[in-house]
Amino acid sequence: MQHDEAEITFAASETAQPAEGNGAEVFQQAILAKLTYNVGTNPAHATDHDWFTATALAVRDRVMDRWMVSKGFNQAGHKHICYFSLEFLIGQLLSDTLNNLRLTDCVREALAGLGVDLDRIRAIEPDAALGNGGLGRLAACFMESMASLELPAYGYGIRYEHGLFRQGLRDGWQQELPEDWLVRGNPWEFERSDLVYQVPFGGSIEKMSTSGGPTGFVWRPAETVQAAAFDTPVVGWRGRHVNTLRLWSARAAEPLRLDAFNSGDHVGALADRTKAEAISRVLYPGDETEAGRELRLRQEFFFTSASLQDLLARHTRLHGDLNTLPDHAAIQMNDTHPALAVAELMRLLIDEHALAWDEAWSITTRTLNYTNHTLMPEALERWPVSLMERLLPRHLQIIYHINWLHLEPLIRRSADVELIKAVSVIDESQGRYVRMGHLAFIGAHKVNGVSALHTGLMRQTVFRDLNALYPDRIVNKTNGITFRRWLHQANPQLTHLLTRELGEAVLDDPGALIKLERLADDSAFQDCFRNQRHASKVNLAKIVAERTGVQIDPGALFDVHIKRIHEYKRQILNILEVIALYDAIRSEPERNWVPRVKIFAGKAAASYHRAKLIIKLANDVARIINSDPAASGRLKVVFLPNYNVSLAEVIIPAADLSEQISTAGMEASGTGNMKLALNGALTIGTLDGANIEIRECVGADNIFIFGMTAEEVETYRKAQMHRDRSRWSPRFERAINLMTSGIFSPDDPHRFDTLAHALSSDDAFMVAADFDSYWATQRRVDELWQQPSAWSRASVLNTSRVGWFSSDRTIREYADEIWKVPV
Ligand code: CRA
Repeated sequence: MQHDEAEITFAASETAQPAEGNGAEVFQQAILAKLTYNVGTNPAHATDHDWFTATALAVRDRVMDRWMVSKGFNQAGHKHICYFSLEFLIGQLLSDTLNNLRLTDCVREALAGLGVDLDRIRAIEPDAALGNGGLGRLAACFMESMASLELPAYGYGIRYEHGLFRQGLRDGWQQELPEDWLVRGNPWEFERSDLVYQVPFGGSIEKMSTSGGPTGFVWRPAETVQAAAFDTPVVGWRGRHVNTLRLWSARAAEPLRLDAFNSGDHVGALADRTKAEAISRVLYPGDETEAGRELRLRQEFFFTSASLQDLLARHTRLHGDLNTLPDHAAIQMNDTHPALAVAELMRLLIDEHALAWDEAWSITTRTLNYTNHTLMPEALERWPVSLMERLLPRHLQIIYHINWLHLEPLIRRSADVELIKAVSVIDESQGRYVRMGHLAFIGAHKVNGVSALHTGLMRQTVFRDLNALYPDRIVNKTNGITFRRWLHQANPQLTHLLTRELGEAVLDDPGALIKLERLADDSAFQDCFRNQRHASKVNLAKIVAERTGVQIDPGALFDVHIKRIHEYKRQILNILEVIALYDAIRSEPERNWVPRVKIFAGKAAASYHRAKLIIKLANDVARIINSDPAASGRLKVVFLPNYNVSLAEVIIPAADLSEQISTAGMEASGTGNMKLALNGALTIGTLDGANIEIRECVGADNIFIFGMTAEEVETYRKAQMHRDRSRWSPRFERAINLMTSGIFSPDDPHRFDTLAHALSSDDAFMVAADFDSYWATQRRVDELWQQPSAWSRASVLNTSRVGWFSSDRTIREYADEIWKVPV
């Protein structure tokens, strides 16, 4: 979408140019002014953090004019997107902003003139870790793409005071340490002190009118929490458009009970405040684990209600008639966390704005859309009816009515009871629960999965019956990643090579990467390709040495497994292969082994004991192997602590092999797989999630696929073969025996017995079944590595053929098929 010319106040070049220009000298003055007038110090006394703040503020100024223009555009009647997400894993913003404004070199020079190193100060910025993993990072990539495509959009979420915990390692065990990204201030955000909404909780409902039906009720809440807005600009590519990420912070309506305080109850006087503020205190640390606690439900309702109130206020101000809401706004619910939007939008329309039920339902179902990100039963949100009744009584009432209208036609035509049970929003099989996926589905215009396989499985499994009732509702939108972040900024070496060979156009059009194909066999180009990769590997080796004390050889194959630690992601399959390889090396040390470094990184949910034990296993195995001379020069194992966005940006350009080895059918999409392939890593993976589409793009010869398909997994499970220990191969058996022999845990030889027990009693994630195929495929990896030219060819082809995974493509598809907005 293009701005009208009249709206553009500074269109002198492609990039945002403030009146005073962007030269290094001008920047130097701007930074010095910020240092003095905003930070309150001078160059002689400034710390690195002071320099970071001054630089961020100076850069932020360069965004402001364009932000104002974009806001005008967004509010000029164009349909806009509201992306509702409990998570936005945006990471550091300085590099992002500099890159998108094309100001990196200029600011580097400006700072150098002041004796300050840009790289040092940008490392100071804390990661905004407002998310757990893929879902949160996807929201961040989407926000960047929407700004880059000049699509008017607001991101709506929570301004958590503490993001995802910092992971420390003590003796190889994960330690969760509080994360405090806001403690030294946040130069990017703007507090909108005049923008506050009241979010009610609890209490009772009263019937006001005598008419029947769901309208005419008044909710008398027991408690009201205030939602205060904080805005962060989201700068699109070349600074052409700037959207807003609006995060809500929770406050008590009454911050202090002065009477209680004066009578000496200093703690009690603050109790309401503490309770209210708890809502935006910490990011819920679950990642596909059951999230069944009241605070989480309060968080979900809090941000959903505030965001909807904000949207309705804006719409009423700009357009008046709420019936036109679907023409001017599309809401995307990122997973079911904002699914209460279905009931809350209905409540606001009928209770607060006095619309009739049918009118309100039509508006709601034409405005809302829902993205599903997982089929794992434990991650499908369900809330106990009793909890909902206590916390959100009016919503429960509305949900019952929605459900009644949804089921009534089925009852009327005497549909099968099992079908009615299956599609009901209320699950009554064991206790009574509200199924949030069903609620989101029924209230949405479109429902999407995040890869072709995942969407297919949605239609066949969790939403099978709903899909039959609403056959056109489910669509697929395969995930994507923003190349600005995951190529241009994370990998300047490769980007430099690409622009040298393909011209600057490659920065604007990921499709242009395909032109690299013609160089895949060119040995001079392969040398350049290898050289830039080597530089990234040297950089990673330095970080590994600093953070773990382990020296790794940049000439070795860097085999990388980076993501949340979860049984379905099967880090244990990888570790058992490491153990088997170590065993093979020890029994045949003289063989020509391919030098490998196994690199692991990822956090486990704090309450997920088995995942934490897997981290300990990786660390114990690493300690023994790294200190064994027999493995020296052949195998090293590293567990890098505190995996986050900025660490990913360092690891990904340096990876040779990308581990995407989930049990087929369980990883909805994955996005790390896309980032790694784009940066030239070859994938070893199962036919799961987006791996399937990556294979289609890069070609079966340039990816290592192994293991059972999703269908085979199903068959295997139905036949109970995963419980059959007699199917174990001798190599697998030996790896398990070594794991439990105590050689990796001499201080506690039985430490890993529970892991072995889980695999032998109910190998739910099919580790044993896929092990041999994985082992054999790893040996094919070794073979290819021994042919550097063939490896580089495949690596170049990966980079050149994954342009389709740009989140710009994904967003265009959402815009076209779901939101119905022009791009
Ligand atoms: N954990 C999926 O498991 C997917 C992302 C983003 C996940 C990933 O395969 O790439 O979402 N699901 O679509 C999820 O969070 C609640 O479900 C993830 O990040």
